[in-house]
Amino acid sequence: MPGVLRTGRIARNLLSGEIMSKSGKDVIYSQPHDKIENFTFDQAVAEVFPDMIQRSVPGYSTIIDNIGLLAKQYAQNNSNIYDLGCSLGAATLSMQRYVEADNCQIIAVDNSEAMVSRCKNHINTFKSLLPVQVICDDIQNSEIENASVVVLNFTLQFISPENRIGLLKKLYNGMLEGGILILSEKMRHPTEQGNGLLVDLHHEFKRRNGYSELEISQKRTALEKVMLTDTLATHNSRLKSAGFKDVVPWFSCFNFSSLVAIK
Ligand code: GEK
Repeated sequence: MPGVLRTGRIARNLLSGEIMSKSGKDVIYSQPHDKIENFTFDQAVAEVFPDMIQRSVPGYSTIIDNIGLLAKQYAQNNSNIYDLGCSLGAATLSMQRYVEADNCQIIAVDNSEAMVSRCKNHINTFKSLLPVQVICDDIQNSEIENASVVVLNFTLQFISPENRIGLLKKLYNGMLEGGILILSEKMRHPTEQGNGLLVDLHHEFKRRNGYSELEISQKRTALEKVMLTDTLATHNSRLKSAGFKDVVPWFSCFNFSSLVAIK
């Protein structure tokens, strides 16, 4: 490819200076960056996203599989299912695999064009009776209606904290009685010592998955201003103020948790 300098498993785009992977392996922060820009879901990230999320989020595959199973249980006939911040569509594909309710559709939304175009390709290669619309938009602008299942799988953490309650209220208002919101997030423990313990465990998880100290620390800096975590207590009380009658934590590993909020 012109404009690309290749060395070993990685290549550098000579125009953007960006580190690219030749194999879908996440090497974005493997070399020292002069300046660490805020993390964005651009082309380079979309290209290596499956590897990045698998090696960074403990229990990701378990969460994805169970999103499909929860959707199978809670999807109502003649309703909409939303996957908000769908990235490459892993949760959508899992729901397509399991949901049996009649006359449903999945609406998958992401505001990264790079993610959405790849997501459309993934969805198109998978044959299913459950139709999917993939939309490139800010989920804060999405109209939510007639929803029996809404998925926010590691997406709310990228929404400005002051806008989170408004978004949850909108989701609640667009949901059917008995509908569920599946909310997965990286969380912050309220005490410094306890939070440190969880962060250490997570960093060890990343090391064991092949990330170097440099990669861990540069990625952490890149995420610092764009991924703002809340405590479990904040999530619980915010979901309750949005109107949800019950909040059930169903998965937790280190500082990553997933909750089901029931309308
Ligand atoms: C998965 N759910 O694989 N509007 C729309 N999309 C957004 C917005 C927004 N305002 N903000 C961020 N995103 C996926 C993983 S990744 C989580 C979700 C992570 C999108 C962003 O473009 C990205 O694709 C996704 O939310 C977050 O199950 O990388 O930690």
